[in-house]
Amino acid sequence: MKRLNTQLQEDGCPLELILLIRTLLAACKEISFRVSQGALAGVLGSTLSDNVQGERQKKLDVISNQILKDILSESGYVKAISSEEEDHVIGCNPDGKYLISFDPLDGSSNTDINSLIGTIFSVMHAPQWMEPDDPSAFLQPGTQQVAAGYVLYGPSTMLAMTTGRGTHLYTLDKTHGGFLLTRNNVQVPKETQEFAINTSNQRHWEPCMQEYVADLLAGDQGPRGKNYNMRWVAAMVGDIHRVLCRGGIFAYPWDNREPNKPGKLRLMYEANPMAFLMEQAGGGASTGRGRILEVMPTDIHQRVPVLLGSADEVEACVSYYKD
Ligand code: FDP
Repeated sequence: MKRLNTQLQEDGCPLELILLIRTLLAACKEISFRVSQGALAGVLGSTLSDNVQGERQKKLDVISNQILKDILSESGYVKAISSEEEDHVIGCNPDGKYLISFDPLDGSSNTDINSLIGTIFSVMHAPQWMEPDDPSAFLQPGTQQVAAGYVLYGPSTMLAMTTGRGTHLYTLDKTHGGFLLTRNNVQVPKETQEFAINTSNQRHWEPCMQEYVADLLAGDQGPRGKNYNMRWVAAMVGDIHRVLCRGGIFAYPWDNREPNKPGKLRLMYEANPMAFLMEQAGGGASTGRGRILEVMPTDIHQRVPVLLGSADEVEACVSYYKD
């Protein structure tokens, strides 16, 4: 089986980016170990503080954030870090070539139930003009990502990653600590009969989304002419992994619970990396009103609606926004 290094070299990845990715993955291996220890590590449950998004932080969120921050800021490859768990950008090496954004532990409500969680990351070039603690340098559209992916802490620890030459899946071989290529150039099936959305929010969606999901639920009696099944892991990283592996659509649309929030999921460290992976795997990635990767960010913690998955299904969903 091919090792990660070999695949990255074949994909024409520059040496410094390979070294950055290896550093990032060293941190993820440690997180994977902590996660697998579960209650034994005494790390489950909530801390007493809330993060910048006003959400209660889990101890594992804090621990994962610290592990990533420490190892990446000491590596020398990174000029600045932006994290879901940090209010502000963290300045690192002024000569570092890259900016990295991450959600240290996505799906943190799954930590206490021993269910799927993961680390999501996005890497961009650091502009030379920027001061390391300047957040404006991060405000580049997702099309500027040079690498993106996630590490899924499940029954096995898996890495999904793209550097712009296809999306590849790797599995951590815990006997020697290396990531081995287990699915090369993943292709998301164009069509699907599976969808993932939190239907408890249905009454809050825009009419176009209500209509789209109503048509899916109508099955072969409705305008879509086929029956759909529903799956919801409740951790974006788990839902997107399933969609990458066997197709489907994952949606977290805008809703009017908090009308001034443009969505729930965060652009820089959730939507953009997943959109890059999805497009590189032949899938679609839209906000409903445009390509996710072309959204011009205005804030490092910006939120955005997401429709991700099988190309034909994303297109079908987007067509409801045009009516
Ligand atoms: P979580 O709040 O548990 O961290 O990142 C946000 C996220 O999880 C996604 O992983 C997940 O898809 C979504 O929120 C679930 O949100 P709902 O509880 O609103 O369905």
